[in-house]
Amino acid sequence: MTERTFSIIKPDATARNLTGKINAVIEDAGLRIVAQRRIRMTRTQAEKFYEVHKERPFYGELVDFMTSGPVVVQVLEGDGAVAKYREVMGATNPEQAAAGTIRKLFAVNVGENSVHGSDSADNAKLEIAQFFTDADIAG
Ligand code: D4T
Repeated sequence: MTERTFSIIKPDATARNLTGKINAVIEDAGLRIVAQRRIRMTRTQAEKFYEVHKERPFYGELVDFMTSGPVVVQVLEGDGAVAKYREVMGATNPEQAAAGTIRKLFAVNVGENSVHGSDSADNAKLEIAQFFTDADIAG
């Protein structure tokens, strides 16, 4: 089933000019980048985006990191896009990520792990709506 997921190329990756290389992995996996924008996340945006992790010990660090430099927010489309992108990203901790995944190839550590991807179709809708309107998405 064709669906959409939300992706972020995180500050550790934009700082190392990895946007193109990460997009190549995404496209080679059969996912289409139907919207994309490079932004500097405000603290308010990052706090809202990661609200589900508010009680976790790394929340403060995570918000600091996500606002420390530019990110690229994206909408990806394809067959089973949510699960497929989770596969392409690899495990949260790059040490546990499978060969060929974005995190294995590029992540620095569990915090500076280069990409975010939605964990469900419902969350994908909410996350996309935080950064894009329907008119931004080319299809
Ligand atoms: P996201 O949400 O960014 O796609 O990551 P995951 O779904 O793979 O991982 P997660 O929800 O467990 O963690 C969210 C986010 O927090 C960072 N993090 C995580 C961190 O800075 N320190 C940690 O110890 C953990 C577990 C990385 C991703």
